[in-house]
Amino acid sequence: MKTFQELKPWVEEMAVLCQPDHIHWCDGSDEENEGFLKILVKEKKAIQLNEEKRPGSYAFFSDPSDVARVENRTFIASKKQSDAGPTNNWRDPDELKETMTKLFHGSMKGRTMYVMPFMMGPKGSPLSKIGIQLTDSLYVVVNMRIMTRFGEDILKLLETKNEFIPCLHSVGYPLEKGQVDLEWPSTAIENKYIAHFPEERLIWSYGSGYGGNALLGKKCLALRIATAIAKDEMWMAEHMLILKLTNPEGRVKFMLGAFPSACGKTNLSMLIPTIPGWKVETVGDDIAWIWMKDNGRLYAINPEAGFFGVAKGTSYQSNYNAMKAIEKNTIFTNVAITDDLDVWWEGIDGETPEHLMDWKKQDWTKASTTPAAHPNSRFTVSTSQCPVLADEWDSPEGVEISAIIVGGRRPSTIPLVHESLGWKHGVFMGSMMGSEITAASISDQIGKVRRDPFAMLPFIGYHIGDYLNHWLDMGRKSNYPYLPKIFYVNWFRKDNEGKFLWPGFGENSRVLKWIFERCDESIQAELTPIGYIPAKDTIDLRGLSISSSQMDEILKIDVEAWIKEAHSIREYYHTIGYKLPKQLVVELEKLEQRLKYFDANEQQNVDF
Ligand code: GTP
Ligand code: SPV
Ligand code: MN
Repeated sequence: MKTFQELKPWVEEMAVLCQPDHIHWCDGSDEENEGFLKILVKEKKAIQLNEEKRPGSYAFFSDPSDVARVENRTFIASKKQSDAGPTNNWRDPDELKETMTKLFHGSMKGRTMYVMPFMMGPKGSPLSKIGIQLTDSLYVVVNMRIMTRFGEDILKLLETKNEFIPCLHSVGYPLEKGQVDLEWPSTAIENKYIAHFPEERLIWSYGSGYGGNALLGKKCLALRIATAIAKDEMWMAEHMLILKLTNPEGRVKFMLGAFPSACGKTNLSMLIPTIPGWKVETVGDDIAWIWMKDNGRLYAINPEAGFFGVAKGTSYQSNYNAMKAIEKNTIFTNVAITDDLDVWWEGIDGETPEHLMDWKKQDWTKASTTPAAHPNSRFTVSTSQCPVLADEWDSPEGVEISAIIVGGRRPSTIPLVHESLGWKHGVFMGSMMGSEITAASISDQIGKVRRDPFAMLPFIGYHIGDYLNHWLDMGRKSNYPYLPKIFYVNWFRKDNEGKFLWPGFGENSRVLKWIFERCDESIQAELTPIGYIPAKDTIDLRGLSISSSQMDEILKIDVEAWIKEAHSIREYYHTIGYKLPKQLVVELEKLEQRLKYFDANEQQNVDF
């Protein structure tokens, strides 16, 4: 954290280190942005899309080695290794600074250093945080302008707030005199460093221009650094969507949803219910900052001002509202381009075109064997373009939360929905979350199930055991009856042939309805070893053709599989070590006990 007075000296010091040719203080105006986009097109770093089909929109194509977050090059540099814990890459802060200082030395030669004042969170919110990011990438500038509250106004706010988080970023590709630039400058993977200094509240990122590695307000500030601040100040920074659900009588509940990257947050946050009379509106699609008011209730804000959403698979069919949002003024990264300069990706509506330019800027035809769009292709668009943005989305105090939903991609074991027995059991459910690894990070393990507590594995800025304990602490601090109920959903359970059992997307509204009604305790549930599951016929299936045997399969508690699951959770807990809260081990033991008294055939507790 630095003060307003420290801003200019810090920028000057970083400029001496990085040696840019120019320094530009971003004001955030439309004219400035248009000028930047012109430069980007002129330098062949961006393509302007068809003004009639996709007004105000641009496409970028990254280097094939720089397409997603790099978890193995992401570091937590706390003084003590035990403060980073077993799931983070730890570095000694002094050593890491020394290594990175050498890399930053002269790294902006031949380029401009852009100074970006930005704020995470609504104006006037007690939680909002100002950041100043320095970058040598104009791609980063035009994206940050959409993703955050950005520009001159924020600099003014800083004068009174007098506190900012310094963020230094370079793509690590200096230009000597006369050297031709690359269309997407970046460095080799082993030279990338996404570094966090949680004690100092400082972020240094080197060598990547893509997404969460480079748009430092997002995962770096609003999650990794924010989690460290939140632990100290008794609030929470979570990888969660925030949605507003209205029932046919006009009653409203706000819900949070934690799903790992590319597991359906954007989709759920803007879904169109298939059940009549219900309405979903969006507050946020990726990150929630949650605080507890004196009344013991939880309130959440969305710290972001834009969506950086997965393009692949998005269609008017699967996510109508996202498609409406990206009809104009949108930045696309690593999508394919049609011959008439519009965007295309696998899963978009309509016929597959005969010819495309793929994300590697190569000719692509239906005979091609590689995907036209990268699986982690993304769109960047302002929240203001979301047709179902909730009125409350910008509220400084946030929205009161009734339910917390967790979930992930689990081909087996986890039923469509189950409800926790209380806060501690809910924290247990979050702690054991598992999901198949997706293309949102660079990995050779895509598709493998890994434990990803509260979808936060790559985003906790400190020890995972302390993080889980913080969840329990929040519960202790609240007046228990006011805490939101915690639910675990799984849209991704598969049948024997590997097909999804549940249709997902808009049909997930049926599960949201069940959750809404459980919050009111106006609907029955069945007590099972793993928690409450929907009692027979309590999930509204009107208008959906799904057989009752298929429903049984989706909701089935596979006792054998759960015994294995418990075993694997125990093994996982061992890897967390001595900081794992004991209460969670107790929850695991209770689960194992309860499983012994469940009749798998009858799908009910043994009746004595
Ligand atoms: P990040 O932005 O990486 O944090 O991802 P996200 O959690 O917002 O995921 P998103 O909503 O973009 O969904 C990613 C992919 O998951 C989509 O392209 C869909 O293919 C798929 N998906 C989302 N919802 C569902 C669902 O209900 N069922 C199924 N089968 N797939 C879904
Ligand atoms: C994620 O991976 O969870 C994202 C995309 O939301 S990124 O901003 O690249 O982290
Ligand atoms: Mn995300």
